Amino acid sequence: MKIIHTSDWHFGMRVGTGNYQDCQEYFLEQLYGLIRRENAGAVLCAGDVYDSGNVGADAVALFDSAAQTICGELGVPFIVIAGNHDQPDRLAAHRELLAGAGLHISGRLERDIRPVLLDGGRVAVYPVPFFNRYEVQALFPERQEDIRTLEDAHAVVFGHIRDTMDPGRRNIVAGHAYIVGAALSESDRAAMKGLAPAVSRDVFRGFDYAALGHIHRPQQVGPGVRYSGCPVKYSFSEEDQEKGVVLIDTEDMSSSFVPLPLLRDRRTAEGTFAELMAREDLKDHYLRLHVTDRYPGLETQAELREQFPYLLEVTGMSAEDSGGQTTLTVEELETMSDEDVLRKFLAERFDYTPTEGQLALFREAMAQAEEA
Ligand SMILES: [Mn+2]
Repeated sequence: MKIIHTSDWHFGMRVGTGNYQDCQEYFLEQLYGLIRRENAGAVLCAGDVYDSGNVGADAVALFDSAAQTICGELGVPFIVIAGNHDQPDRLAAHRELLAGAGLHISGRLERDIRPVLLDGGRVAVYPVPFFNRYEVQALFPERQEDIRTLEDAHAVVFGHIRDTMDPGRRNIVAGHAYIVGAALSESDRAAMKGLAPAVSRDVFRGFDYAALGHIHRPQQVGPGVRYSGCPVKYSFSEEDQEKGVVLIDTEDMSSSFVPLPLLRDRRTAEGTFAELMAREDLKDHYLRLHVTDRYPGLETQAELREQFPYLLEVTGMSAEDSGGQTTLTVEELETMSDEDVLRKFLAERFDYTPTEGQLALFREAMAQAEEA
């Protein structure tokens, strides 16, 4: 049987003033195609379905459509665990009812984790949601003394599964953790901030496969211990990465990364203003541009944005041509007030600071323009 391992969808994540909805829809189409092509028997999402516990209705609708297509139309069991970005109780709402329809959602850690049995009971998947060590201490009070670190907590949780599982089955665990030695990307926010201490891959010994989420770069951290990575490039540090899913074959427990095409890539490009404006190949991608012959003032940014709708960052020559750099992100530009824009324009173009009287006139003119 083939099982598809994916993770870190981060539905609802914002980028600039928009979101990644079109990229995520495109990924789902690729995923459905792969399920059909490989005749996959299950899909496993190892956490961070959503970017936060409080995403917009469009993100919820997107997950709803994924569950409906995978379980409803394709008839394939879909196993989902909560990651650190998910709100566990919201994600797992109606779980008992949904399990009957093939959607197995695990929100909060439980002491005895019931496996999802597949392929007539030959394969068992243990869904282990993201957890901290205090939850494990509460669930295993008799072992409180042994649980001093996150590593200990993982050893207890996965050890308890190992002690109770049937070794005659293919035993797969799904988890959401930062494993020692895994290579990070900028979009691994929790891990970068030091909020996620690492645990060793030894905690997964004895299992046939550990399907992990949390780290956004796809990688194998040990035999049968893998991160599928996130399906969309959520940061510039992922520019050189392939995105996709992992395909597991339960016959021999081999696994391989399957790259999937992206709707939008991430690109960093450099050149003169004229050279950059002529780059048709950059139009559909998230961009970081460096203009070599101009200060990236408001006018330059506006012209570049018109040409490149997914432009995220611009750098260029310093105002004094001193070799330094100035960065103004599109997001910053969008959050500036009209008055800030005027001040910045006057400062950049004419090295001039407007007087209070001039600003009052400007406000009056803007108010009149708005009324008109
Ligand atoms: Mn994540």
